[in-house]
Amino acid sequence: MLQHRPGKRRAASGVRRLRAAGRARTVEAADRVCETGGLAPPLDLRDWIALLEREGELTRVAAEVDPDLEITEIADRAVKAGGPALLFEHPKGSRLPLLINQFGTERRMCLALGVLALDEVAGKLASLLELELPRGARAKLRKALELKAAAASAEPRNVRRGACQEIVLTGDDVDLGLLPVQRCWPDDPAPFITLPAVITLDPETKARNVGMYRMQVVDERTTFLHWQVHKDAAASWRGMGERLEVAVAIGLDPITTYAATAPLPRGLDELMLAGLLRGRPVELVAAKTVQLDVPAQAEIVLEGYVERGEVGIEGPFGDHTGFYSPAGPFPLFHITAMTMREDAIYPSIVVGKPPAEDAWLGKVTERLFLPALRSAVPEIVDFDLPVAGAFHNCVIVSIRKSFPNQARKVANAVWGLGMLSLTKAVVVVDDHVDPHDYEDVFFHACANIDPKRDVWISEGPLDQLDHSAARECFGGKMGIDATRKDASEGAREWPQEIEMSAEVKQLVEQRWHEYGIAL
Ligand SMILES: Cc1cc2nc3c(=O)[nH]c(=O)nc-3n(C[C@H](O)[C@H](O)[C@H](O)COP(=O)(O)O)c2cc1C
Ligand SMILES: [Mn+2]
Repeated sequence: MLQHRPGKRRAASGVRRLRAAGRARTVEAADRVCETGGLAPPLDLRDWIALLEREGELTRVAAEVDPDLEITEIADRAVKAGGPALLFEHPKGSRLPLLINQFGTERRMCLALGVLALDEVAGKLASLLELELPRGARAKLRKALELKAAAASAEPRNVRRGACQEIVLTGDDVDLGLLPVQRCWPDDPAPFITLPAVITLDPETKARNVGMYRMQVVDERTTFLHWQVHKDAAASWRGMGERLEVAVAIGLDPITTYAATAPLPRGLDELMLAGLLRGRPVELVAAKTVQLDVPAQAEIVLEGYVERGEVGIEGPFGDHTGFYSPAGPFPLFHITAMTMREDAIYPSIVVGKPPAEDAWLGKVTERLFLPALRSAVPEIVDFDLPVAGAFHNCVIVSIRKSFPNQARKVANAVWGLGMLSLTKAVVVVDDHVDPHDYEDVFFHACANIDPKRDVWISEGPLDQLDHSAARECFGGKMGIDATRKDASEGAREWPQEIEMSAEVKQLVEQRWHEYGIAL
């Protein structure tokens, strides 16, 4: 289970076990070990399931289980207990097995990414995300060439044939009823495809976008596409001509699945991010009925289109906020082809009251985007998106403070950056506070604030799923300056925080065995 404990984090026992496993494997399967020392990331869903099984991270469930609510209750128990990924071999009403809880623990997330700790994941991209170019023409050129080479090796690659098209169903043969799509929560009106990678091209720039947007099943050949107003595909939708072609890949390697959830700036292809993180490009094949390329190794692909101006009422849906998001207008997706691998496997995820399985996907984003955040706002040392805050309700930021009222500058910057701009509350602490240590954050946020002076209200765009604001997508925001303050910020003389002296700490350390105290 996702737990933040006082004191230093990042030493979860799962990660330590992974470290040991990684070392053991260096000897017996050297070719699978990537530069980070972890295992090389799997390249398709089957490879991933096999890895999970080898690592003791998968339980097969042979009993017939109903995708209508029953799987949610089982998966939710497994997620909250830190339990294994589950492969339901006989979902009621379908011949396809259903995989769930593949991302439910930090250890599995590390296995998926081929890292020993989530902190390492940013290192894979660090050189690319260093926005500042080096000085000097030669160094600049070298950097530019490095970037070009890295980007080229990560660019998706077209291949002639793909396993995702072993079975091709078109026209009236398309039948979503073949898939064990879950109805997740009691007030959901229909089953929802919950782990899709939705592929579109921007009508103007032709840049590819891959985003995870849930899909409510309407009938055998129609779903909704729930791209929220701030998302990239929604922008393409607003700018579309008569038709916008859409392809949906379901059942990918875990990194490509993650990439569909990553808040990349509009215009950047999430498949390129996947290529960079995998260390291997994603392979694509041409779709059968639309002018789009689709991941060749996908288990299932849905091809089709959205028509200009056509919306229906989607939802409600038991959402990752822990509440049902209300029914609202979203486009209909008309499916022209459904292609599959032989013996395809259908992956799913349940979101709901946090912590749910999506927690670790969010934590990967937090770690991956830290360098970009730091280069945009250099005084930021670290940040934490609390899972319980559903990722947009609250952000904790630690800063190296060098001038008065800097916390306000930082909060305003956060409210202006990408998807972080939708954050409701920003808590700013000094750099000696670990933003992941909620006890320490709470201590400083309570002790260091004069609410009249250090808490302020702003306003701006909010996440479309926020139900608390009077208006959809707009409302109040709160800044909390929990840093140490001086007279110029209206504070009296600031006291010292209590700390034991280094000498005494060392003395006690050395003599500890003499005291006979077991702690
Ligand atoms: C399991 C899961 C389900 C999601 N469902 C939706 C959704 O229905 N609608 C939406 O707009 N974003 C949803 N998201 C968040 C988006 O995937 C995320 O914002 C992503 O960055 C969107 O891609 P884009 O930046 O290319 O638009 C979901 C994320 C996860 C992990
Ligand atoms: Mn995008």
